[in-house]
Amino acid sequence: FADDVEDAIEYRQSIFKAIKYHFGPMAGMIRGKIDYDPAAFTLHAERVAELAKMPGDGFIPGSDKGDTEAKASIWDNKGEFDEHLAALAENTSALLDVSKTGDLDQIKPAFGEVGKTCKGCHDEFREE
Ligand code: ASC
Repeated sequence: FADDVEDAIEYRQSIFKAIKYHFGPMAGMIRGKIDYDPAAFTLHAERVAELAKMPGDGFIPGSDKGDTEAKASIWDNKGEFDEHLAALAENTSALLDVSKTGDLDQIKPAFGEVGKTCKGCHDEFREE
């Protein structure tokens, strides 16, 4: 494969990995497996909100080939895929805003929306 395709795949996989790194501790706090720490939660929410803007750059033409779980249908339905990414950016930004209240009753539903957005896109566009 062309180097730029390999680089694009590695780039977006790294971004998703970083998102997961910050998503996990928030999930732990939401589920009560980790003590809720408002400042730590907001830092993770900040990171995810920034990272959520980034993976789209790595889905360049031709990067459906290679060591990747990305379904080829992404490139046949690019508009729809981009809408999922836009929803992720919006929902993570909303989570960041609400995280600053320190009110778990408000944070939980906002976090739930982010999780649903992750899952919705995975169900459609990621190989099992
Ligand atoms: C995770 C993870 C995902 C999302 C998703 C949320 O921790 O690896 O892909 O959460 O399961 O619904």
